Amino acid sequence: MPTVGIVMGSHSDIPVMKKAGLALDRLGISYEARILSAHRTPEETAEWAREARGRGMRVLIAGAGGSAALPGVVAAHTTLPVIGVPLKAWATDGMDALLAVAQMPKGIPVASVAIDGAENAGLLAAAILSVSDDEVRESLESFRRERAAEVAERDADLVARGLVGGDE
Ligand code: RP5
Repeated sequence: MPTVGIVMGSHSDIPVMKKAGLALDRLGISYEARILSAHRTPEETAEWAREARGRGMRVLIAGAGGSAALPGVVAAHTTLPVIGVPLKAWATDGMDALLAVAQMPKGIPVASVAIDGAENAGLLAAAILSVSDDEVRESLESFRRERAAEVAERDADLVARGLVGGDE
């Protein structure tokens, strides 16, 4: 049974939204991914959101571009936490989606990550799950340690080679 639900408004969102799946894969968290649109398939979207908790999901991630109604619509049909991913679509470099996600009216909250910030959506979903799941907490801690080790390695390389004259 999937623990996280990832939904996006269009197949054109897959290249960015797959980063949420990659982050969850890396942490050993199961998920299902769907294409459901707030305006093109409103009934299916509502049904999926309504059934998510009963199907075992604990956090939902919803990505959409344009006026980005999807995260708010999903949140309207569930009391699970919803993380919105504003996506760059055809105009405004994603600012339209960012405002639609972040400026939800009171009563139905949606957490927002950065524009195209699908990887962070996966990590935030993991952090939410880690509150009650020690295995996820340990996976997240190990992921953070790996990131810190990478920075330390690059720092050591920079110190050794100097700022000018290295490969990068
Ligand atoms: C939104 O409109 C989707 O989430 C997508 O980001 C954007 C463009 O969709 P397509 O026209 O590529 O299907 O509904």
